[in-house]
Amino acid sequence: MFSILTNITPLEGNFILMERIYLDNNATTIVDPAVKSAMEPFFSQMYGNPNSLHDFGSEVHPYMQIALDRLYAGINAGNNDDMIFTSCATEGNNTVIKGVYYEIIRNSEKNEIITTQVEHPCVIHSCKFLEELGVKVSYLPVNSDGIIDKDILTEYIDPDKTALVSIMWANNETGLIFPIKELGTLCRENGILFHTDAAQAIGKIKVDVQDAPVDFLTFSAHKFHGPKGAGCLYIRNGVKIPPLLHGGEQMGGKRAGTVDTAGFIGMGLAMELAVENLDYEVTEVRRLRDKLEDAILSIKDTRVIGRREIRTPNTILTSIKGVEGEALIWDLNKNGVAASTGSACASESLEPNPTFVAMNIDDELAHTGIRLSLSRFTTEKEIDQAISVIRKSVERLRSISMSNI
Ligand code: 7TS
Repeated sequence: MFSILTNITPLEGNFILMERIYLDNNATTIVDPAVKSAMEPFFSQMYGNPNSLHDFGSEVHPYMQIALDRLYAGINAGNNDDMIFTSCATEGNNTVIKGVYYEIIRNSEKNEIITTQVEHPCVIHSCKFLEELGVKVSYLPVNSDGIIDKDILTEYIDPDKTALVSIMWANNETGLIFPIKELGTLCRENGILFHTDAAQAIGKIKVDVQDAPVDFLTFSAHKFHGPKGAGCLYIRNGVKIPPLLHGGEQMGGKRAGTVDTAGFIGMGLAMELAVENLDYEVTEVRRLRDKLEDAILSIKDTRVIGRREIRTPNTILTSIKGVEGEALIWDLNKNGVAASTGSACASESLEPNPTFVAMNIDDELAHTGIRLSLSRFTTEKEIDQAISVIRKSVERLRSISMSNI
């Protein structure tokens, strides 16, 4: 098994001969070379278990502390708040939703959860699981802007019944940014716990938990040029939920299992770099995104979902008349451009994008969504090349569909 794996190198695939353009950064991102270098010593030199009592264990502690400090600073967490290492945003989201069930819903009159129709499947499916245990869950529709506003949430919350509101900070398909400060404040005023999935917000917009009153916040390092398999769950001081993983006393007993030290240290640096590069993200990445978006909109019968001003600077969800999303992804891929139909987690299905359904967009463009997502590593040359490839692909696919009529 080992030899098979080590024998496969990307160089053996013929795809490597073509210059590829990666526009699927909402699925995952390239690891920043500085992050990769910072992680390396923890595989071969300082590989001790941080919970061991000998030097191999203890020599890792200062590096983990630096990473932790960077994570606290990155979201402006308070000193007494908790920051728990997880393997990914999926784990963090499961921990919050199931944790609130065990801590509150099972033991009180509060037995309702409110979330949205456009959350990531890890939130939706965790909620569906709790529905089977008798929890009432409301999946809120989005408004005509594609987001949840305070008015919609006000209609649904009930201070006596609602245990948790879980609403993403930014949507993975559209990039639409939800008004987390207002929504969190509303929950706080009504004594309701508020969770936000910030997987698509970190590194793209400012995330500040002192400014926006959230009780739980989750993210994954690989969405902001950190490693895969590393994530974080922020818990405000004083809020209590049980761990999802029981076992040893790692993370103060809040998440058992030996910590992936390299991943944790890499995530800390990735966070610091993400914050440092925020200005670049909202100016240069946005400029390139807008250039690409303008070019797509200059093609006849195309649409982009959501107003630019309320989207993360890197994301475009477009639908193109006469071109199915899957066919376009396939054609673009063949020509060196990586895009997606939406969430890679749902890419096996040919269902319309959840946002189209939630926004009630049901016209002839509805099934043709493709998502293009940039990063700070995307270059102008790549965008120019992508524009040319997209134009040709759309033309080709439209001519095929016309000739089939
Ligand atoms: N939450 C949001 C908002 C996400 O976009 C994703 C991944 C997750 C949670 C899960 O992250 P993980 O690291 O636990 O897997 N979203 C996508 C996507 O849009 N395309 O591929 C993965």
